[in-house]
Amino acid sequence: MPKITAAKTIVTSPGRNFVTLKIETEDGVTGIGDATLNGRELAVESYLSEHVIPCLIGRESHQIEDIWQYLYRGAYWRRGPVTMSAIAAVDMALWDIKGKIAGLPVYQLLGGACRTGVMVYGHANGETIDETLAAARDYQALGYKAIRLQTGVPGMAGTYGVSKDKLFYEPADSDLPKETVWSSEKYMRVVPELFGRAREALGWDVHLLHDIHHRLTPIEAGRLGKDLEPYRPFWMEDPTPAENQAAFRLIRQHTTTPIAVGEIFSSIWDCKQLIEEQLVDYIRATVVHAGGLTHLKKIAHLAELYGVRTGCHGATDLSPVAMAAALHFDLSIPNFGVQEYMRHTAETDAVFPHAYSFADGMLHPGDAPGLGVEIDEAAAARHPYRRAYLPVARREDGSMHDW
Ligand code: CS2
Ligand code: MG
Repeated sequence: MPKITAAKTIVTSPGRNFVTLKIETEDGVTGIGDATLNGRELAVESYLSEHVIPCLIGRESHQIEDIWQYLYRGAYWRRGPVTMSAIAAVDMALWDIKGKIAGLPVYQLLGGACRTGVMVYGHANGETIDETLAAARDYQALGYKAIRLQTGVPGMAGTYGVSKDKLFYEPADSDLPKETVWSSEKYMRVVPELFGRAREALGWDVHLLHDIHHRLTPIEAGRLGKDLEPYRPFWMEDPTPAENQAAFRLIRQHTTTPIAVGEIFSSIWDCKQLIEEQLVDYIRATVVHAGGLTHLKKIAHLAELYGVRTGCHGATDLSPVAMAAALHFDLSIPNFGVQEYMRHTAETDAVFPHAYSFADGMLHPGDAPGLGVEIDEAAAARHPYRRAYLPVARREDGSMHDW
């Protein structure tokens, strides 16, 4: 079995920051994993180079589960986004290596394809409802079967989910956190109007999604979900912060609008109650922030028992390496729901050449051995790290809210 002989991190910023782990075996086979944690990139980089890489050298690259257990249990300090993103990067890189040695795409190692492709959703957004609907029509023209709708709230500059670029979403864009203003009352008035107008303009054959971005209380989320029911949204995402999983019971008592949650979760323990009590319909944990393919499979298998489907996070701040890994995963699990797909810039795609491709609203990971994505280190070196923070949100009286 090929031993790990070298590993290193590569930090690059082709339009935004990405941290990548590259592992090499004694046979010269290399594998890569995404370790990007938006706004906290160098914490994961240092966790990997200072604490994880020295423990990897000499280990058998094929022993993916054992290495996962070694890094998780061996740290003593369990869970959390920094630890779990670092473990995820190792895990992805080892699946990549195993696939390359086997001559098979990773989805074949995970059990083979359960579907012909992966339905994805893109972000249609704009400062006004008209702009959002125009963007949604553009997504429809590109073949998307599922579209997320976000719009600016009148009187509140800098609403989350509204971006300058139409195909990319980049909220981490300042050297220190930007301050934005929030009013749940104003927001809750505009979203039902957006969805009503969207059904008139776009029809009923397209799935429409919406992200609340942890902004509401449970009872407010119940109200918004009820107001949206006539427009049959595919889901409302992150209705309320999820540290208190039991809080979702209150939302469930008031609305049949499906709920998606989990883009900031780092382990199965963050969603165990949500899944077992069927308090959510879609689990959005990702391969990069929730411990890699090895751990995400366990979350998906638990979800399968309770009729919960997956809807993995796939914003622009997850690198093409994480996107490729997500697609292999999505193709191979029975309870896949939808995959978020925010495109990367041309600079990012040039740094990470990849085999996955988009057609008719679906992505396919391709059939290259391993994950099917590489890193061009010379191109990466041309884009040095730049500190960039996500914004913060304050209510109109100046008190802190959840961004
Ligand atoms: C968003 C994210 O894609 C989503 O659903 O909630 O874009 C999120 O804001 C960023 O990934 C934060 O890094
Ligand atoms: Mg979200």
